[in-house]
Amino acid sequence: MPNDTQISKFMSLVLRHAPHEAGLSLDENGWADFDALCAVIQSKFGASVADIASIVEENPKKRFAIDGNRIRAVQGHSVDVDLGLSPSVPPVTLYHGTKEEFLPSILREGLTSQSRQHVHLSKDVETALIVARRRHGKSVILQVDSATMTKDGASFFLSDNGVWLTNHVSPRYLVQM
Ligand code: HQG
Repeated sequence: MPNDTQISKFMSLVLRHAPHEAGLSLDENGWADFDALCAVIQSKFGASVADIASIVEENPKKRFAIDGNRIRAVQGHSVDVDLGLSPSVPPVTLYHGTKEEFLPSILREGLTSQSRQHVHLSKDVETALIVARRRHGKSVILQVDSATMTKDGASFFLSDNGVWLTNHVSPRYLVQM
């Protein structure tokens, strides 16, 4: 049996960062050909189209969307794609889970998107902690004053899987919890 996590990670790699790894291309909105992706996954992992469809359907974070014969990642890209998300009004407070070692730089420059297209923010502390714990080291949760950011003209976007995205969070909107 193919390992679902391995396949899901490969799909994230291909659909967010490196479509050429699978000999694929993404259109300007991030869509790839589903059959072509399945063919690559079949030969690499031995998974059937039904296996792949159920990995997409049962993905705990709903990372992928299928539309007809196309598939895309719903957030997390480093390649330049336009997901067509409209600005949304965020809750008054959002959260960002990170590591203590990044704090000096974050408190100097604010939250920057690093290799991705956006800064990723969580709707609650619990989700932010899960994000922070992906990395080794001491976890830190930052509170983001999204209400004031909105008042000051910042835009926020809600991805299809519930992640809040913005371009930059200046240190003046951050409070360490
Ligand atoms: C940090 C996962 C130094 C930032 C998660 C983070 C999320 C800075 C790291 C999604 C900084 C970037 C994204 C600055 C930010 N100086 N460090 N000025 N500004 N950082 O992976 O938010 O499982 O690009 O705190 O669940 O950790 O892939 O972002 O630690 O939703 O679907 O730089 O990835 O989703 O790391 O995670 P990332 P993230 P998936």
